[in-house]
Amino acid sequence: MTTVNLTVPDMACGACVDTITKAIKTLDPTAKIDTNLESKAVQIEASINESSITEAIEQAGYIVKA
Ligand SMILES: [Cu+2]
Repeated sequence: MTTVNLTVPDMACGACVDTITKAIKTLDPTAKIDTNLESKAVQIEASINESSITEAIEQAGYIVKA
């Protein structure tokens, strides 16, 4: 398990959170994802590496900042 902390500045509402959560869970259904809409923070605990997570979020249409 790795814990990855990312910032997704365009994450603006619950639908964004859903989209991002689904994108990550497609890669790792057991991933634990914590999001904070105010700080735009996304914390992911998963068995996949950071670049896979970043790629999944970007493919869902969001820009990721480490
Ligand atoms: Cu949204």
